[in-house]
Amino acid sequence: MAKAEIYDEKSIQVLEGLEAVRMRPGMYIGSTSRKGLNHLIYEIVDNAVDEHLAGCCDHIDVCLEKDGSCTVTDNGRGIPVGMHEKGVPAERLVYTTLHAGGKFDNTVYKTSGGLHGVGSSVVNALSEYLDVKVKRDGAIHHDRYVRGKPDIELVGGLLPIMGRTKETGTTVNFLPDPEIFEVTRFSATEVKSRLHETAYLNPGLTICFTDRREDPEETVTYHEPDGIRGYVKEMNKACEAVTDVIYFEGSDENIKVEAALQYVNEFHENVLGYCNNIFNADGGTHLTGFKTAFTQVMNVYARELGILKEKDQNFTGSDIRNGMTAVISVKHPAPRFEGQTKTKLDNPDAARVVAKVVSEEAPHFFDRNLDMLKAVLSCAERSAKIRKTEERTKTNLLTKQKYSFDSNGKLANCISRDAKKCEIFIVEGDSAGGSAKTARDRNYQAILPIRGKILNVEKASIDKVLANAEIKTMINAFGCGFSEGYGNNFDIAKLRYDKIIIMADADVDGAHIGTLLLTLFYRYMPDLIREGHIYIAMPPLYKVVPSKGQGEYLYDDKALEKYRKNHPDQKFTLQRYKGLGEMDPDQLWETTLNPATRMLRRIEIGDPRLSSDVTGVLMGTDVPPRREFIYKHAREAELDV
Ligand code: 0R9
Repeated sequence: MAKAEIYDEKSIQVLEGLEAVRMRPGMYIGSTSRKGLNHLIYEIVDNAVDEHLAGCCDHIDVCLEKDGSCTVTDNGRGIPVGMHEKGVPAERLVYTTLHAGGKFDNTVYKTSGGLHGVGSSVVNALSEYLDVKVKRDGAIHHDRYVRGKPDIELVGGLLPIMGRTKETGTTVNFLPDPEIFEVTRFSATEVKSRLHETAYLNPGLTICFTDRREDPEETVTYHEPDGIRGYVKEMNKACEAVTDVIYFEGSDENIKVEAALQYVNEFHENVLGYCNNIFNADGGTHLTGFKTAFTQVMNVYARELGILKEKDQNFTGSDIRNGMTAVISVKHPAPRFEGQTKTKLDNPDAARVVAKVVSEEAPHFFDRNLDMLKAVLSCAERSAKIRKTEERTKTNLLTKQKYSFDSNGKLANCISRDAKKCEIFIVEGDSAGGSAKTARDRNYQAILPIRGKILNVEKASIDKVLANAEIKTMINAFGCGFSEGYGNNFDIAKLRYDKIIIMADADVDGAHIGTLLLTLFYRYMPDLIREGHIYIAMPPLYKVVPSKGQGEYLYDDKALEKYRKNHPDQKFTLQRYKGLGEMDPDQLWETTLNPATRMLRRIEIGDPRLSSDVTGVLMGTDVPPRREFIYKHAREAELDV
């Protein structure tokens, strides 16, 4: 039968809706990259989870098939297949209409965070084919679509029956359309991670994942009866726990609230918010409600126990949450999300109800668990102490900065105040510093000698960092302050030098000093790196002076080898520089300071993921990887003329 006969006039309108999804897929699933592709699976799984939330399904299978398709099966009631008032089976309406959630079904809490119940039809529109089998009313009902259009003829207005069964449930098998997606291979790692998260958020559910693309095929079962308590425990598994996992639950105004939290011996907080099983990356009202109420409850306890005296100010929210890992999960009948990305919960009633549950349940718990109460409050006390020290150190530093430009008198500044022309050399060692002071062009070159290895800022608290004489001098000299967790006092517009040049020996110790300086800049003045103001001077290793002709500087052993090859018959004297300290002022000028002849490398860190790895490399105890890092990530050597 010709396809046209499958549609009636009403369904034409419907298909135009799905055509819109195919025209602008990004609007419905975010992107057509791997992320969008995996999202198709989540949309179908979320429908099965809705059936679980309705209390009718406890098992979901997700299978990545050999042919690139995905099959999701649930053991719920089965999608209704009876004739809808619109004249088609309800199932067909679900897969072909961009309907609003709640119109056809009566589940209370919809999981669909962004798609508002249109998930099934969007997946259908973006699939080369989608096949549905519904076990219900003693039969297996079958439907199939090709690029969103029905591909099976109805029998007396109903779905054809392909067999008999006593079971109930829904199976959906779909193949993403390569005309739509840039990539069509699902990422097993990402899918598994999302399924595990779903299992934590739904403790009564078992999710079975199979990857048939692998040989042998991979099967994992996710069942997390401890729910979000287990989730918090899992996140903290590599940390030293300070409390057990603490759990509250309650409900009001038709909103269900669950909170699980645990303190670990770490200096940061990690509080995650979920609404109807959807992660809210930007938090929202549920987290605001939790934070406000928890801070208030803890401050009341701190006063009752005399930890805070009358004259003391309350602990701040971050004092109290320092070291906390928490998951706050709400189930809301009509969630609203803020902004373009829909990743922030917006319902004011969620804040109210979460705050109410926490204000009632937290005292209930802590009244009976004084040890844990004391542990939480001692974390808060410790955090408040550190915060106050940091605030004091910062004020001291900022006030000092006004009076003293060079706190220990080492900086030999330049005459010019035109930052665009000025350079500052951070020079390792007093002797090289002395030579550099003589050799420089004092109009625009400043020299700051530093003694040996500066403090490793990765391993020191901020008060130690800011009390360090060398670091203080550098911050003062650069003139733009520093940025750090609690606030940003850094202003690149105030930078006094266009180029900050690290000048250290070309040996392992020099590389280590360079690394320590880069760590300082990366952690406390990252904009200096981002905006390309940090350089490493590349002093030569050798000078060859032929019996006739001009001398030449060579920067490494390879260059020397090449020189020897290219001048086989030449007699020359070879001078090897052990360190900057061995060069006389003229040599230092020519090799390292003179913009016409020197070699500089600019430091660039482009990939933010690389940047976080950087710290690991820089913090490590091994010198070679650090040295390698500096030279690998410095831009290709360029003659700075
Ligand atoms: C494998 C993925 N599973 C699903 O997509 C799925 C949807 C679905 C469902 C219902 C039951 N199971 C499901 N699995 C359902 C049944 C009933 C009422 N509401 C929902 C019922 O039996 O009364 N539905 C989701 C939407 C719809 N059904 C509806 F719109 F067709 F009603």
